[in-house]
Amino acid sequence: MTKIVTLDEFIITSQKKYNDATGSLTRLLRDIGLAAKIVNREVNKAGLVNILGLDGSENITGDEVQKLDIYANEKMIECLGYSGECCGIASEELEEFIELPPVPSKKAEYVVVTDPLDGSSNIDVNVSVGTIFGIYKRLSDPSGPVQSEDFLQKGTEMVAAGYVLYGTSTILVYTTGNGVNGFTLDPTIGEFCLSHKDIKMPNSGNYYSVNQGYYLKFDLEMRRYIDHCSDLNLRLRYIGSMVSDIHRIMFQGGIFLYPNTRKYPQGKLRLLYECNPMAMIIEQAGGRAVTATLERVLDLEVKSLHQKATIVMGSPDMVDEMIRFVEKYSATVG
Ligand code: AHM
Ligand code: MG
Repeated sequence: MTKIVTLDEFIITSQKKYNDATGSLTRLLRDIGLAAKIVNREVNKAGLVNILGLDGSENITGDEVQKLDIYANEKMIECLGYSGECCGIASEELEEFIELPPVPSKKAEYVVVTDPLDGSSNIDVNVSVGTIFGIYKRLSDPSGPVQSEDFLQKGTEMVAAGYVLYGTSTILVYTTGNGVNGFTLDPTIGEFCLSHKDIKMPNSGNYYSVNQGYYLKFDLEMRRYIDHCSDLNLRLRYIGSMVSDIHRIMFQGGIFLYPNTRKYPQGKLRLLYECNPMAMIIEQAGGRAVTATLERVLDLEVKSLHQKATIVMGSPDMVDEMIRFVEKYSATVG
């Protein structure tokens, strides 16, 4: 019989490999695992209780807020406060970052950035949604309040990133910069169990994932690349939930694109909460993540909490090919 390795066990064992590890990141990741279980419970009964639908407000980026967005945000904040390892949270659902109250005898070293419920327009129709998170070491003096500089760090400075996909099963995928591992929630024991060890994405694949409805609003070079995907008979899959779309290409190979459109000249997805954590995971799995103007996502300067970015990420050979299209066709414009 194969031994079950739970998420808690795995992160504790992984921590022991590093002599200087203090266990604080381990405890923080466990807090996130707990939040994921609570959100999962609520997502799963979403049709049964009065938690579906719009909250009636808009978030800072003007998106309509779903009740479950707020619930997931609250649970994330609550759980991250348990171990006392996290001193501040910036969330897609919060206008400003918040400071967490200190836990006695604890020196909180980390800040967390999160999209607590990504793809929330899918909730009411029973389609997969996700949670995305990134973890940074705080830069400011630990004896003072958390500062914006603690959050406005480049993606390369992240110490860990992950996502949870609430799909046909619930899976938590994370990296601390030494590969990517996936844990499926076993509802019978209420534990995330190691199910996908050392995930490596295929160098290429048959899927492309883009909102083709915006085709005419994309720049010429992006349109030419999308035409090319179609010429190759690649399969178009677009769930409208980034976590789900990326999860597919992590395992089956492919490319995910959210370029600039006329409505979203800087792109729609948020650099801090969505692009950077997913870019770290993709790179750790052997993929590539760049902007539509071909900069490495993780190298982008983060100037504001809700900054947006264009993004193209996925199998390395496919991203390289997209880069060649952009170089070729952008040279012909103007
Ligand atoms: P959200 O965080 O408000 O749910 O928005 C992010 C989502 C992504 O998951 C998805 O890739 C994208 O928005 C879909 O946007 P569009 O409907 O414009 O294609
Ligand atoms: Mg979201």
